Amino acid sequence: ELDYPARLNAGSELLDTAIARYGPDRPALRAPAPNPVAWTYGELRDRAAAVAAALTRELGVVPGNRVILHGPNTPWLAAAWLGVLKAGAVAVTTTAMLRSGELATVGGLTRPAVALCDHRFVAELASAGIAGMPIVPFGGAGADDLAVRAARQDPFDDVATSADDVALLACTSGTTGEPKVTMHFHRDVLAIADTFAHHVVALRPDDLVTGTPPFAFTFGLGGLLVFPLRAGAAALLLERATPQELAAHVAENRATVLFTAPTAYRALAGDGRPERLASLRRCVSAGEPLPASVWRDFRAATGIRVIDGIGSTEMLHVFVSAADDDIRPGATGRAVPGYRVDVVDDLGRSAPDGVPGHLVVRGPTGCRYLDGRRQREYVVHGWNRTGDIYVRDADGLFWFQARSDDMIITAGYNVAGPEVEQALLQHPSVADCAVVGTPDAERGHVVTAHVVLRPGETATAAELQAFAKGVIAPYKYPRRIHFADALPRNSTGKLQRSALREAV
Ligand code: 3SK
Repeated sequence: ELDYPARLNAGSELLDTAIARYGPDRPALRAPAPNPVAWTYGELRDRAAAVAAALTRELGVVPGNRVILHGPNTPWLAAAWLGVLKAGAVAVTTTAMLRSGELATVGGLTRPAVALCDHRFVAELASAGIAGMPIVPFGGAGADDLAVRAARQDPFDDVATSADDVALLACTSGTTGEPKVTMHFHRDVLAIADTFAHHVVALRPDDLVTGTPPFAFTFGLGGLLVFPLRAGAAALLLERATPQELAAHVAENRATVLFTAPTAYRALAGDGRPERLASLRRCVSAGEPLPASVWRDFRAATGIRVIDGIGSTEMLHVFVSAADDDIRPGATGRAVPGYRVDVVDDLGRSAPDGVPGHLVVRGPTGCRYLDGRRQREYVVHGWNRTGDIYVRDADGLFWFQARSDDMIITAGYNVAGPEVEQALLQHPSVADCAVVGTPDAERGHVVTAHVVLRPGETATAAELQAFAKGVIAPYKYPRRIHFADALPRNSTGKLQRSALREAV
């Protein structure tokens, strides 16, 4: 049971608790060359408080105003995020990958008062033309830089927000590309750390956490900022990193905890240099299901059992997961302590173990869309409908089957696209694949695979079809196969099956 005081400011709490326990000189954030940074908790708290002061005194921000934060993961982005919370304002973090049209959409939906923007991305944000929104650069050397404004501030008393004041808006495009905005309270920020990070990841104060998801994706915000600060640990923030660069950063800094996506674990499992990951004690995967084959390959290469999890922007972070001996490769895990999770039929009745149904969840965090219509569709009797089809086994473990709209009904059979993908991924020539249903006069839909081959490898459609029939029930095999150079993924790396369905 989580019990937070009625007055709670997550920006203050995350820093003050660690400082009270470990002192202000404890390392908090690092960034590698070419812009190396090493800030202690005390330095981070002072910068965040000065950002809050500048927002309030120079930029006219009042509690409840929305502030867009734009840029890759850097210590200054972290200080800006914490400063927005300390000022009682609402952080709207956007990834550096967004282009002006997408930023304009976020601006239209969230109506920000101000933007704090990495100086290298100001031109893109400015060209979004968001009305009435001054843009303050950070991380540069200009006279108007946030650091200059921060340096001239007198001490600031953090705003005494209520635990259920909104702290952040998180945007999700899901896999459809249509943006949705969810609201999260100050207490939610602490709750994700006090549930998943505490009980499953079990972060320790001596950890150095690193990884790739941007703060704009709440997987990254939690894993790379909130969780380490709540544990009194340190984070190495990377602006962007290929799997090879990620491994080099882990090795060079002796990072102990890694947050990244299944595609990176797949690449790292096969790169032939596992010794670079020897300092890691915990690896966490989310964003999309981790195929059992990738879990096994990574374990064989490194000895590490990856912690898979399902979360959502709507729930803020992970609510089903497992660690250590509780892991079954291919299963997502069980309900994270503090959350209740069920599998229900179309009428909302609990499905028996072993029977696929809709995954629903309720817990200390939960969906609050800005748009009330969506809210009524997504939250039914307090249960959040995730849009995923799952099976719960007799041990209480949840096994992903498909997104509700990734179930392919072909000639009367139900086929889960991801199951066919996992089968094809076991073929040595297959680097990546996505399986969708495409309309067919005879069968209603047919199972269609989009396959990316490994560089230098060849495989025919007939060969892959025969292979699939040897791994899964033959009626599930992909009747159509398209070869591609790459698959469409959204800015957080999630496969966009909808784009493939439309393309064919
Ligand atoms: O997509 C997910 O699985 C996820 C995980 C953690 C936090 C947020 C999200 C969207």
